[in-house]
Amino acid sequence: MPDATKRVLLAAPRGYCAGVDRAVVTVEKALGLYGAPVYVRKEIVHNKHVVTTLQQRGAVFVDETDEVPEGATVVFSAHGVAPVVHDEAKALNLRTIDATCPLVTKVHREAVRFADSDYDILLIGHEGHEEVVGTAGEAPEHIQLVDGPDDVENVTVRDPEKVVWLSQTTLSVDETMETVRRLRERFPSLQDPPSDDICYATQNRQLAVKQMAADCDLMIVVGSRNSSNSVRLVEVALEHGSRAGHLVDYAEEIDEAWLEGVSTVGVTSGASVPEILVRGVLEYLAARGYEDVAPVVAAEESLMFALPNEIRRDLKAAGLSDKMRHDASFAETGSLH
Ligand code: 0CN
Ligand code: SF4
Repeated sequence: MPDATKRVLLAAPRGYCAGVDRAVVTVEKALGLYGAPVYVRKEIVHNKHVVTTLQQRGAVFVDETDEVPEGATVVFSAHGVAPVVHDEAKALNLRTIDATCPLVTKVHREAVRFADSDYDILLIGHEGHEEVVGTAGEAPEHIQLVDGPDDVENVTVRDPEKVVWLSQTTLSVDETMETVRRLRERFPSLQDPPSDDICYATQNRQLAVKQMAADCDLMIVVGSRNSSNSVRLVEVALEHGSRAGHLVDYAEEIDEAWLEGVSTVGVTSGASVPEILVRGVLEYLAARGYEDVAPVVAAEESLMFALPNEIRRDLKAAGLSDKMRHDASFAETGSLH
């Protein structure tokens, strides 16, 4: 019997963004084209289930390029790499396939351009996150990391008239704006990036959570601990009025106690999360009386990126389609579409 006092608000958009879809399909196609093992430097995207599934199919995840045997194929993750990593791969004679999201590459280009004009670049992002390591590597002598509003006081620049801020793509929009506000207090001539560095997917997922948070007694965000954009969704939910919020990789991680006295549960997922994991959460909730599911739609998304050139070329040569389609195990690593 459905319980009239219990309901789920399901965020849209949620889950896979265009860059994650492209990166995951890249590894799938590389396995199909070249056979296992295909080496991947770092997690292709920050999701436990995606990484485990690809591992089972023959992907070998390594931390550094020098762990890849000479002459083998290596895929660079969606988060991007510093130029020095490309150099290392070349020295080891590796076949590289770059699955860096085009929206991360865009930030790399901005960094190069401002460094060429001798700006001090203030890169807002999380210390140690792969994306900022890669971006900062484009011009280490011009870039300094600003890890949130409280880090602003530590910034020193050569010429306050020649300063620009850039950012990681997967930050909290509101927190980043606060960091920029404080930076501008110190450096009134601070320049903005030519276009938003926080990507459309990060922004839209946060927007949907903001729209529903105040109506939620509990927000369940599906995503992994090391996924910046997923972790941010829990924070945004709590900041915007959800009474509680938790991040889970799988439905089995939900604690029954979280549901005590809860009438509305919000559900969403980070940009690196396959839809099958959200379905698992919805089934878990339905089995406990939360059968009524209402979507909360904050934006429509239709962006898709072409696969990396290397893959498109080799698919064509093999007489295969270069359309972005997940293969046999679509259910495990598939997106919404
Ligand atoms: O979870 P992700 O793999 O990465 P972060 O949110 O930690 O940056 O999502 C895809 C994002 C990219 C690039
Ligand atoms: Fe690209 Fe944004 Fe997705 Fe990262 S979250 S892969 S920047 S679209």
